[in-house]
Amino acid sequence: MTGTALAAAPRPTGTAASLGRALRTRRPLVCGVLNVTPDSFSDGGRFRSFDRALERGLTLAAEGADLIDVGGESTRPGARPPTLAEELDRVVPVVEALAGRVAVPLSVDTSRPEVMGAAVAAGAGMVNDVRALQRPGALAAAAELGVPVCLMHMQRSPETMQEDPRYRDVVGEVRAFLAGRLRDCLEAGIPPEHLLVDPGFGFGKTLAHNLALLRSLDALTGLGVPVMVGLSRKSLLGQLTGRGVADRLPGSLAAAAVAVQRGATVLRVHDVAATRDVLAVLDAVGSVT
Ligand code: 7PJ
Repeated sequence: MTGTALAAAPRPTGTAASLGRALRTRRPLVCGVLNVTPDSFSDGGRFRSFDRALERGLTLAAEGADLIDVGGESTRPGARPPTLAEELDRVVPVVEALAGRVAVPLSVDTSRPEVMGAAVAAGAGMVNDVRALQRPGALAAAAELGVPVCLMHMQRSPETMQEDPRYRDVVGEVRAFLAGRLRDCLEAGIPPEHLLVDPGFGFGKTLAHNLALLRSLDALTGLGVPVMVGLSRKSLLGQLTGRGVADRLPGSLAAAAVAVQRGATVLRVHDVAATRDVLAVLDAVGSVT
């Protein structure tokens, strides 16, 4: 579809306001991962092209995603960061095309204020930042855009984060970092109902750190805002099961179930339909907190 045809397409209902309402229902939400990167570790660049990304986004919506997170920067350990132009080229056309076709709210997974602005202008209703708005200009941009924001914890940067990560008290340090970022966001004028936090599983953490955070997720729910978690297909599951990325669905579903029972509100996953089945079962037996 051309840019002109897209501009004429009706705007869907997937706005920041509808996302805000969904977050307040307390029902866990499923956020589908849409990587538009040539080197993302689990999709292996399969959805690099615009057409493939669009098709994948439509599939995530059809599987029942409550939110679709579109990202153009691979944060795989050691990955080369894209230039600003590369990131914009990957993300913005996909957001624009999906916003014209699905009613599911879209989130943009970026740390760059320019990409946040362009993606929201193209129809994204949320910002998901693995650097928790610490890049210059990111906090002001997010506040100005007026959309919900997910603040994630990462120790160091993707290039170096898995080189011997160390904490004295991983749960306490992650909690204190997120509490500090929440304070800064509130001071910048972002309303509390627009804020989410995420412990950042796999981002500068050993297996022991990741497990401690999952066990103690309630320390983060105590911050008073929804908690998002991304455990889907991650290497911690490979460490626990001995499975490669393509065979980590059972581990991912078990991790999702544990996270929901410990208070997670948004599950960022690759396998939306399977995760929804897990939630249906947990909900039926009253195990959704
Ligand atoms: C996460 C993310 C996560 C949030 C990625 C992958 C790696 N954003 N972006 N939380 N992970 N909020 O998809 O496995 O865990 S990229």
